[in-house]
Amino acid sequence: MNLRELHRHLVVARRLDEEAIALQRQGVLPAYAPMKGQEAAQVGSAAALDPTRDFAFPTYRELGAAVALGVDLVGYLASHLGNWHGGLYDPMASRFAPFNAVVGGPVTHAVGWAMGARLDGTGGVALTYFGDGASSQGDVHEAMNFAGVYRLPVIFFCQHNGWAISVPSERQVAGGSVAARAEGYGITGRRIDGNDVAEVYEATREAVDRARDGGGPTVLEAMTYRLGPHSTSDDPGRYRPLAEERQRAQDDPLLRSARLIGDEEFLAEAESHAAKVVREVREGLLALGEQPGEEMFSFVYREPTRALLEQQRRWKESADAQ
Ligand SMILES: Cc1ncc(C[n+]2csc(CCOP(=O)(O)OP(=O)(O)O)c2C)c(N)n1
Ligand SMILES: [Mg+2]
Repeated sequence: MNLRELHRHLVVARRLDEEAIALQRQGVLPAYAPMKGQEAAQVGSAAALDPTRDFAFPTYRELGAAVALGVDLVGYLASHLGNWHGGLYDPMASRFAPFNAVVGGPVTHAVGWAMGARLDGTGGVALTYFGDGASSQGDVHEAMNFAGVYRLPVIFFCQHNGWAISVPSERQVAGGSVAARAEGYGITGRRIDGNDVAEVYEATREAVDRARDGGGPTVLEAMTYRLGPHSTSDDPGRYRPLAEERQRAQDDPLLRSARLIGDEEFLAEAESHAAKVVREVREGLLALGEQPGEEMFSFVYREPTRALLEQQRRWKESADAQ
């Protein structure tokens, strides 16, 4: 993918992120976790995957990765509607797992998937997203060690965005570097400029190729900054100075790629393309309507347990009584 294609994705991600905040303020989405500032890290890494055989494992903040992988964006944003479906896109077809709000959760899933890919020999590579805060979870260490021992085709993609809600990264990451930990697990680790979409894309491509060729896992630590709040319920003014946000906003990944491209006509076209996508996604989301309550029980187990059937019976009784 060239810089222009990547830039188009960056703009869609930025404008849709802004729209999602507006939708939350308008009461359509109960909550949303913005990713302003992290577009290059997400778009560059997801665009480096092969959507016919690789698989991405997102956290709750990966709209930019969904855009770059071509995930159905109405279905993706439906994840934030707070209904029991956890999103309405098809994870298998999209190669994008259901988003995961358990900090560090997607990391172990990706390693398990990579083990499966190794066993079935399809050549697929897993890429898991996680944050600087998640890097201090025990699960993440276990996952990296396991992947190192078995030399699994997995990329540990850390978005080091400076914060875990209100806790700065120096309070979470002893030693200051997530990439440096890779050495201890016998795997490749690299710190990259997470606001440079081309650098992220190239570094991820390299890691994907290595994993596919049997060269094992890679830790990529993309240095970036969360320009907005942790979520729509957060007020960063309570724990970090506005001056810091303003200063970091000067290194906006969209401004960087726009400057490099320098073609006003193309940049304006990218904006109008994004505006059209945003309009369509908004309309699609508003048209979804209520999902059938009965489905709350449909996707829990392949064969429902007795306890679940009992809950379903009681739910139906109270729903019918209303
Ligand atoms: C296991 C677990 N512990 C705590 C939380 C609460 N929590 C949600 S997001 C978050 C911070 C995560 O920070 P980081 O990994 O840096 O990701 P970021 O939000 O910056 O993208 C915490 C502690 C959770 N969701 N899951
Ligand atoms: Mg963080």
